[in-house]
Amino acid sequence: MERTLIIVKPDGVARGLVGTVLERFERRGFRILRLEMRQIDRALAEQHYAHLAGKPFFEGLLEAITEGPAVVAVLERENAIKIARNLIGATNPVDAAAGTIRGDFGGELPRNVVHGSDSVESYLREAGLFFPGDRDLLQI
Ligand code: DAT
Ligand code: MG
Repeated sequence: MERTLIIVKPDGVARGLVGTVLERFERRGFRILRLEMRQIDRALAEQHYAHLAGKPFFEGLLEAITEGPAVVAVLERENAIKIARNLIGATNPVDAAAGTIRGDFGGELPRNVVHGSDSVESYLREAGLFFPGDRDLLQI
């Protein structure tokens, strides 16, 4: 069984999309292992997006992910990472297919509603950042 870390970003929360996003994952057979609403602070945002430091959009990205409460979840199912990424859709909502979360709910970069881990290594790193000390989450 594989796991993924999902974030309904502040823009998604502000637009009232928490239930809709979680429903899409549940309908696709994901089990919710952790679920938490929290304000992501700048230090955590910088670590979460460390691989993007130096990009021209980095500051705007930090602003978007810290501008209000977010909902952070750990979800589980077979092939969780790939299936979640497919449900979420392309990074830029302009490119995201209809039927995907980003394709259906749009937004303008960097406000694309939802985050999903892009690999098992990323999941382990992100689970350690958002749920430190929760060693059960690292059993994969
Ligand atoms: P993804 O979230 O699809 O994994 P990513 O990891 O490349 O995409 O980038 C992380 C976030 O950064 C992305 O969800 C939105 C923002 N972002 C990416 N490319 C951007 C760009 N060209 N302009 C503004 N924001 C961007
Ligand atoms: Mg990414």
